[in-house]
Amino acid sequence: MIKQSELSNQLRIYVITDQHMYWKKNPIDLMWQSINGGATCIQLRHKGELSRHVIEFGRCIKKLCDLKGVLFIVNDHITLFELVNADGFHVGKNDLNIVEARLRIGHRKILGRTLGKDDTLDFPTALVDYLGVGPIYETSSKRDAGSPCGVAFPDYARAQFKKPIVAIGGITEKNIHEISPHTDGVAFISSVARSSDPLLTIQNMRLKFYEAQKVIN
Ligand code: TZP
Ligand code: MG
Repeated sequence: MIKQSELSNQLRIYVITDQHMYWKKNPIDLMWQSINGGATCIQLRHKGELSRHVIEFGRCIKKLCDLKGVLFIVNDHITLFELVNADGFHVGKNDLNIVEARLRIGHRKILGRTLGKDDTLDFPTALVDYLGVGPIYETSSKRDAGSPCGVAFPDYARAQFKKPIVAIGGITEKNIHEISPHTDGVAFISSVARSSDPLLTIQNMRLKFYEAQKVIN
């Protein structure tokens, strides 16, 4: 199993795909730009039926991630996770339960779980490697994301959970400096998917994140 400090480093700049925003662009190019801009983790987030297209996309991201030492996570879809041989699996509170998820993915893979403002750690936390905490700010990328928890909530989550956390929801180049000191990693969909220059956006986000965290890269 991956060490906590190593995992925390791998979760710093966490880019999530969005099936609606991505297919309007060249999704492979968007991933490649993200990776070359300095993403440390990519999550494939796909809702609904699987298609050959999505599986191929997943396998392609896996190859790009392996090439550059980037972590590759699949959200929610256990069959997709297995088909693309991802490094990790991420679940929300209404998805596959933690015990079953851990049983399916095995002890070597990474397991992430979402935690919102009104949620408690009422699941077997020992089986979970990291938490996705949010939404920090308002977001239009996830309809049922719930109300924003603000920048202090991740501190609370980290104090309780004692393992790496990733902040998510409405994080942009303009506000990333506020949340960065409160989290191990930052995740985003639209900041990258809607950017006219995703590589530059990730480079800027990365710089601002490190600056705010006072981490010497
Ligand atoms: N989980 C909580 S908020 C969110 C997810 C998947 C959406 C984040 O998208 P954006 O565009 O970065 O706000
Ligand atoms: Mg879900």
